[in-house]
Order: sequence, then structure tokens, then C-alpha cells
Amino acid sequence: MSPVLAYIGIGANLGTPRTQVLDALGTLAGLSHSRLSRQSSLYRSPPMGPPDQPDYINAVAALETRLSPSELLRALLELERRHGRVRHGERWGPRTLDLDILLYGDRVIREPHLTVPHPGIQARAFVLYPLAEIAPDLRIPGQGALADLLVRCPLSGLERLVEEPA
Ligand code: PH2
Ligand code: MG
Ligand code: MG
Repeated sequence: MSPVLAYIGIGANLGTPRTQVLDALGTLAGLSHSRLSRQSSLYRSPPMGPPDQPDYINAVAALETRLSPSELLRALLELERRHGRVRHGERWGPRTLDLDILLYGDRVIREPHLTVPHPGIQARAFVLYPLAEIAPDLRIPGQGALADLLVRCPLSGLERLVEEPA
């Protein structure tokens, strides 16, 4: 199988979210049959969903991968688990690490456990802005040009974090 460019949304708001996201990027870079080709800056965003939870740190990564969509999903769930994620079943509740397949090339996938493109892309500043940083000319199957989605999506408190010099 030839490699496909997949985009992964990363989010965390428990533990030490910034470290969790940076560690996740490091682990993604080591994923089998894959190569991390781009990563966005880190962003801070207020929680979408129940408001009584900490702010999130979000980022987006572009991963060139030979894993199939279901193999990639399995690998990401395993990575979430290794980063201490416990699923409580609460929708949009807090989490130590969330890894979502946003896009898998231009594939449209509707399966019980996997919907690609991720249905929430168009309404979420914490996905659209980091995505636009690394892939400004992207088109999202069924949703349109990323640039058009971006102008219709308010920042909603999203803030790009400036890395401190080492
Ligand atoms: N993820 C959620 C629910 N709410 N809010 C922000 N700001 N960032 C997220 O990544 C996020 C969220 C479910 O995955
Ligand atoms: Mg998510
Ligand atoms: Mg998820």
C-alpha cells in the first residue's frame, strides 16, 4: 500500500496537558509504518462541552502512514491508553490524551467506530486553526475548503502558545 497523509487531532486537559501533547507527538513520530511529516504549534482552548473542566492543550499532526484506517485507529487508542487515558463514558469530558483521526487522505469512511473526515472539524476552532497552520490549502471531503471553514469559525478563546526558548 502506498503511504497516505493522515491528519491527527491531539487534545489533553488533565495531568500536565502540555507535556502530554508533546509526548504524544514524540510517540506519533515513532509509530510503525508511519512518518510524522508536520506538527502544528500548541494551542490553549477553553473546553467545548461541560464547562467545569480545565482548558485544553490542542495540536494537529500530519502523519504519512501505511497503516490502514482501522490499524491507525487501533494504534491511536493504544497510545491514548499508554498515556493514562481512562474512559468514563462522559461525552466531551476531561481526558489525559485524545487522538482523533481528522482526515485519512481524501477517504470518506463511515463505520460504527470510525467516521472520517471527523464530523466535528468544521465547528471546532481548536482543530481548524492548527490544521490551517500546517495545511492551509487543504480541502475536506464533504465539508469544503479549509480556508472557507476557517473564516466562518470564530476563535472562541483559542490561543496559540509561543514556545519558550530552551
Ligand atoms: N475535545 C473534546 C471535548 N471538548 N474542548 C477543547 N477545547 N479541545 C478538545 O480537544 C476537546 C474539547 C472531545 O474530544
Ligand atoms: Mg476528540
Ligand atoms: Mg477521541
